[in-house]
Amino acid sequence: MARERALHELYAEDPERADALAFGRRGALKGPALAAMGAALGATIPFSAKMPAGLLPAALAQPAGAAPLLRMDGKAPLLLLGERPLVAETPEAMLDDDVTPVDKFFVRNNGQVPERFAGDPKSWRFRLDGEVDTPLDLTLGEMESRFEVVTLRLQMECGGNGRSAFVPETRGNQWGNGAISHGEWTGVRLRDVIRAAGPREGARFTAHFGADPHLSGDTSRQAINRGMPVAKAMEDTTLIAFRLNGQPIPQLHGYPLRMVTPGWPGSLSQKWLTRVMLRATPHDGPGMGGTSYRLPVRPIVPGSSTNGADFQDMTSMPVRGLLTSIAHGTRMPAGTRQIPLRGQAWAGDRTVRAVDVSTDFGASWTAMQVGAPPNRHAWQRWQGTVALPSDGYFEIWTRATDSEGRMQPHAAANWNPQGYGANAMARTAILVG
Ligand SMILES: Nc1nc2c(c(=O)[nH]1)N[C@H]1C(S)=C(S)[C@@H](COP(=O)(O)O)O[C@H]1N2
Ligand SMILES: [Mo]
Repeated sequence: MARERALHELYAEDPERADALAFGRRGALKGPALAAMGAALGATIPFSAKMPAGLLPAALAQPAGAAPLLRMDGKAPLLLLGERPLVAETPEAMLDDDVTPVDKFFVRNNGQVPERFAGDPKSWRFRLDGEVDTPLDLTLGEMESRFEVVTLRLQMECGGNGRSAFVPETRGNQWGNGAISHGEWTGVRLRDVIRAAGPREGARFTAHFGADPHLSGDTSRQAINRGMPVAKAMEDTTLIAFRLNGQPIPQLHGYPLRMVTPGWPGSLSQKWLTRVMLRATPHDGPGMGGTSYRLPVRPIVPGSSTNGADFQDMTSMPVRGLLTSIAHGTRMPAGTRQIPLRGQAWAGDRTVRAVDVSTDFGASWTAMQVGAPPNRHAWQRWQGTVALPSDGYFEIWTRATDSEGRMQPHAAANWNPQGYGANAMARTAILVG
């Protein structure tokens, strides 16, 4: 269909079709089909009566260990999503540490990984210009001695995290829920650098530039170069960072200098940072405008084509909680009835108010304990215990609710052509016995 249509229009005309488009096919699995599914899983499904019709068990929908693994010095065996550009996802059960070790950091490149800067890292040059009274040309060393150095735990999440849950499938890397990291970052506040340059009245937006070559090798093109409202740049958790977990930043993650813009799409955390420009109007580099990092203001029919004319730029990422202490596809000894659970939760610019867990396909929920974040934009640790009635196939569904009461939906919502902002609740399949 050529015209972009609002989902509510389709619901008015043909609610069943709208529902199928929004949530996938349903109504298929009953009786014999359910028994066949149990056979495919190799187990009974104790809560099958509570299973929504048409639901594909997570064990079949996302087979554990299906993706090829990244084999690289200094990196854990992450799930390899692409080699050119290099993209790799962290399995949820590898996100159990409070601070993500660098080898477990997910990798997202849009262009080539540049040659490692061979000089003294302190001589790396950074420029701040545009709508300022005094453009600054600083070395990393000068920046470090001139401005206050801070260390913070900050979540960084790709705008497309969770994308593979969209129906129909969208363009882009088919991330599960693991395009997220939580590092301990050391650097200076972008705000302090901007203030030192004397921002002009008209300075409303930023533009970020990095040293990575375009995938094609064409030196006149940028791999990615995005920007955001100055208000986000002025937040005291938006950093220009030069250390990660107490060490120089690994080459893959932006050595020797990168932005960290926590809570907003990871694409705003420019790696191999060379320049920030202030502008009076929204930046127009690659990764800006159209349907890039933009969401429909009014929900559109999943699968419809659109040029993104009435889309708006993504700001805060949505709420998400992960179970990290038990891997998807774990087999437990027969007779296991109590399972201690632990995980992480975050909510972009907001905080997490609650995490609830269900083992009966959402019929009932158990509240978990949620810790406070050590600083703004940090992860929140959650933990608790669930009880199981018998052996068999179970799914642990994890859903978080943010400080404004927004809860993770059952299915990826607000479909958009490039698949951003999917935060469907997490499902971990386990087999007891
Ligand atoms: N220079 C540069 N910065 C970049 C990118 C890139 O391709 N080039 N990718 C962005 C995207 S889309 C994300 S999600 C994060 C990923 O950071 P990581 O690879 O360190 O996990 O970096 C961002 N910064
Ligand atoms: Mo990203």
